Amino acid sequence: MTQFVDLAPPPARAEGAGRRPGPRGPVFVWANVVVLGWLTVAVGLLAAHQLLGLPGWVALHALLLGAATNAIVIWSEHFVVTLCRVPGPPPRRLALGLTALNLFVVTTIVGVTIDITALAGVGGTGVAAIAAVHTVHLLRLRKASLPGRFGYLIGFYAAASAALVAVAVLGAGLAIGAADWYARLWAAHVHLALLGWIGLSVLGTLFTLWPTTTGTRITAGGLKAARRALPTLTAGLLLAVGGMLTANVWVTVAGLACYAAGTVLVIVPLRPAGRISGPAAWMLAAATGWVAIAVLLDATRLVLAGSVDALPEIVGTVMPVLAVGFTAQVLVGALTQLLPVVLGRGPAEHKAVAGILARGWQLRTVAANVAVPLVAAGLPEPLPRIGWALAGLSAATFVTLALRVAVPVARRGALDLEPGPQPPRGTTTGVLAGLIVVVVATALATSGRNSPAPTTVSGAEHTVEVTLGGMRILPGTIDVPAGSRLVLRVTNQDAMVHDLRLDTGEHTPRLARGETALLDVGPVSGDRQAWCDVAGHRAAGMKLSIRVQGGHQHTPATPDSENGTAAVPGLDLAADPSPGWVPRDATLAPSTGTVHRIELRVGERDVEVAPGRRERRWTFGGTTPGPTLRGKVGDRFEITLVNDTAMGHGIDFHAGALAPDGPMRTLAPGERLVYRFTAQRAGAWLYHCSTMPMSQHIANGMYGAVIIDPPGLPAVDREYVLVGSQLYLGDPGSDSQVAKIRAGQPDGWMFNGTAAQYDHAPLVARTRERVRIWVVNAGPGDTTSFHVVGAQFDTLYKEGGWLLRPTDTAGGAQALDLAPAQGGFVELTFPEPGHYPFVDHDMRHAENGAHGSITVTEHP
Ligand SMILES: [Cu+2]
Repeated sequence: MTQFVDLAPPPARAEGAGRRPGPRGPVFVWANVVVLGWLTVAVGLLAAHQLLGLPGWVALHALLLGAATNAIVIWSEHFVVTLCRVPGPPPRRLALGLTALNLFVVTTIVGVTIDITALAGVGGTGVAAIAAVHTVHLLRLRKASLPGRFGYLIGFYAAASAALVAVAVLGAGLAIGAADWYARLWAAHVHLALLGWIGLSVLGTLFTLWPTTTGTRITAGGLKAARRALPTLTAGLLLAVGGMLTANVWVTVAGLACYAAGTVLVIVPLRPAGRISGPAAWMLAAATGWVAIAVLLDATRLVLAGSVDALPEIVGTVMPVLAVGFTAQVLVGALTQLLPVVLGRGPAEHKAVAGILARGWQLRTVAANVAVPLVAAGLPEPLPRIGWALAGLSAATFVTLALRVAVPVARRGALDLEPGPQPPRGTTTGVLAGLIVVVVATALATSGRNSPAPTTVSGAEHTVEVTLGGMRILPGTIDVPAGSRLVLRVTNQDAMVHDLRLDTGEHTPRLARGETALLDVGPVSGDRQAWCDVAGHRAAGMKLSIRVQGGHQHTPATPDSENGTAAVPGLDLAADPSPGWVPRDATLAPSTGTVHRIELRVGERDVEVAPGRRERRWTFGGTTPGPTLRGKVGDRFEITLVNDTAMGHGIDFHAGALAPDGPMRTLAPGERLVYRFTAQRAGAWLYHCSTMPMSQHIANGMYGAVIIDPPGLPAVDREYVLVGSQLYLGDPGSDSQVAKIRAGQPDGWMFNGTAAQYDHAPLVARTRERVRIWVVNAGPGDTTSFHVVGAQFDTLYKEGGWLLRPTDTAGGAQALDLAPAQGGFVELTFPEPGHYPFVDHDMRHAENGAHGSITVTEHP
């Protein structure tokens, strides 16, 4: 059984006297104009978001949530009404629903962009509510409709709408800032939006839209395949998203494979008998191809990575493929096919409209599809920029053509083909080609700009290019004539997030790599300062001076106290610890097993840094030092690092040897990383945060120890581990604290993260017991000379070698000296009961906190 599909619906209700309404009347035409409007906004934002200082995803949301969502809502209902022969809703309801939807979409986008959580929450909830209502409405239609051949369509659209509800909910989670779930939520959000909401809608529609674009018949086989494809696709999507949310790579891959199988079920029955021809057919075919490629890429790269930790990076590639190759192209292709039916009355007008919409389609289609690999393949600049320009121009050209036809119809109800709407053939093509040349030339010319030196500008108004990266701001100095107006165009070229703040408080948003923002300094009458406001970056050198030439010179008051001293009160080491204080257990447990798996979450918390003194610290696993790991030579370590904070952090394990490039990279907030190493050599090793400036990250608590036992290490009665470090009081990363760190002027010294803690909670031992004390010097800057008062060491192991063993009966040792990042252990027995202080024998350190005590009792 085969038949032609006629997408033109039965004539709608009368909509006024002037014009016999086209399908669905003026509301429907306006709704399509809104879709085109969102496409315009998306292209505009794509071109101008950097200039406006907006993040790139705003343009993406204008495309996906604005253009695609409106198109899906209006056209899915149209198809259901037409093909399933159910009564169409009154136009007023469509108008109301679409108005509400667009208000919520705008609220969401504005709320997230200007960072007002409540606004984003209202918008997201609104979108979710409308999607939920839409789902219920569709399911009720399915019940009400006769069991028709096209009933499967309602199933597709209902499943897609349900996905949109989930997309909005997850999006709200992202906006509120679910720090430790960020990467998982983001991956699920993106996949549900692109493969669920948009993918299911499009794939379902394809069964009917494709035959109309190719002028072929829809077959019984095609309809059967359609009914079979939906369960496969939804099951795949549910599995994939479930796998992402539970961080299970194999479930995710299975889900993606299942979704790919569903896509094949859609494509196979639709394969054209002859040549594909016409704009809509080519665009739909190419778009569907990109879905298949994206899903395969997704799954293959996940398998190769073997971990969902790779998802953020993979999504970074797949998302542009699905946005440019699939969503934008399918939208343009579908509108090319559908708009003539909406805008024209009768075959002659249909043909005229179709002719206009088809102008330059070959070049537009080539540009859009060439753009996909350029934007997604991780190529060096300026290629991605050229790709975005091609995609934007391709879409913009279509929108221009479509609006020229649609707006007159929407406003006057008539097709406006009189006033010279037929430009000489080739004009569009020519304009497009010209624009491409201009964009390519501009991209080439502006790439690789890297002005290194102090910059002098002249004249009345200037925009100066400023780049952030490598803990430097370039140029470091800008000389401007007094009274001139200065605008900084700030680009972050670093993998790390940076911003730029003026001494008067204006600042750019936090910029990720490649992002640009404008910072208006205004008229400059006196010297000004600017710096990166990420904790510690200013002190590490990210500063910019704006010097005025001629005229009145003055420097606004700044909170910079670089050479000032600590504004924080000193330590009282004899004070009582805070109520409920628990000392760090210095006991070192023996190692068990040969594979050591541990999750280390990076956090910020208030820590007792000295008796009664609590300060905010950056922590691995909630403590400073972080947990001590222990193993033997040959053991595997698998550490999952999760950054739960709002700033970048990383980790460096001295106990393993590997190329630092990947594992020691800085994790963005919410990111996670699995760090694997095999312990090849024994020693008392340091681990610490690997994000610049490391002096601050270590000084603020981000360090710990890994003990790898030397082969044949004898058992002893007690083992302790002490990690030495300096104490810098004050807000982490504040100017005063950073100034002290850079000057090497700590407020104190400590073992295991709290000054004088073992004076208040002494270690214990008994006479005749052999005690081994491991010591690691975390720094960030001072040496340690570990000594136990009243005792002598008969064993001294430092940095991988024994310097003294009990068999060396003639000699003994008094101190274990360790430079920053060195470690070792000593062994001793206590001659008689008593209280044996242990110290860093640099007495300045001992007297300011690097001090503790061992209470020795008689062995029974
Ligand atoms: Cu850090």
